[in-house]
Amino acid sequence: MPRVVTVAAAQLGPVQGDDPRSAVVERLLTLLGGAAERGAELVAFPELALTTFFPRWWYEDGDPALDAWFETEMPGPETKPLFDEAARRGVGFCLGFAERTPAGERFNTAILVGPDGSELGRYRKIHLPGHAEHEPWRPFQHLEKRYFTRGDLGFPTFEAFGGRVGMLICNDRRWPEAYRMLGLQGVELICVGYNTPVHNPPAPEHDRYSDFHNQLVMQAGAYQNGSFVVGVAKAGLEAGIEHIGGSCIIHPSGTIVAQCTGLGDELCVAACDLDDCTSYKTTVFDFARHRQPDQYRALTALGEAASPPPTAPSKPR
Ligand code: CDT
Repeated sequence: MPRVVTVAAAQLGPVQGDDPRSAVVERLLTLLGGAAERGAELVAFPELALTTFFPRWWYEDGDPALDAWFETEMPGPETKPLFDEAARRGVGFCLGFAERTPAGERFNTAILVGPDGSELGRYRKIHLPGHAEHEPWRPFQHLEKRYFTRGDLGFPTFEAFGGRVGMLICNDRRWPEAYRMLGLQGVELICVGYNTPVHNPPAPEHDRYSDFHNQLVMQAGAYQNGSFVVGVAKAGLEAGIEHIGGSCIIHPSGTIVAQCTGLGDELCVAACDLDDCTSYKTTVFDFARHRQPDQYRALTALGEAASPPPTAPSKPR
């Protein structure tokens, strides 16, 4: 019996710093409605979907302008229309947002919402990229290490939409361990929202590969764990900085089955038969039979990884 869940990747074009939450939520509602009309049961939105990617800007500790980017309740007054409309249509969604807890902790979070509009669970980003101090040499900052605490919920999965669903957030998707933590729980569908500038100031030589690396890591994560992956961008020119698009839905074979083509608000939709995961999970990636965890101890040992070799001569001799 196939277990088909129709999924939409709801890519957002840029959100500028002065765009009000209400205007962004209107755009999310338009995407949600379009996805529902195309039969979607689950709509995946990007990382930090409600605001511009504010970690590009430096704020002093205690600056109220920083707190203004964070949600203290979910849903709150501005996001409740999204929850209400999703429930009215019977469509679930995954949404990235900046979370500030009652205790004042700040997380880069994604929430999974069921077709009745209720929260099924959340994930708080574990791989926080960038830096914690102001680095004025950069054309723009990447201050996730300053503004967010590392996620404290592990890598949870949820029984939902007829299968087992997990979430990752942006930089997580570059780390095989993140997918594997979900794969070990039998995940069948992983939603990954991202904001990825084309330009990486510490390594500009990577810029030309930014779209390629995006697909590479998500396709590998899907195949190596026998899971669908839904990658969703906030794309385009935000505050003068180019961000990649390339939102797509990836089959457990590692192949892309639907993809956005532009850098604006756009949907791609695919009917995902979760039973397609089985032939990967029971053969080449049957973890119980083929993994060799006693040989992987260094993966979880605390301590430094080997440092890179000193600069090599430009031509091997
Ligand atoms: N948001 C986020 O995590 N962005 C990073 C930026 C690049 S760091 C190489 C990402 O991994 O896409």
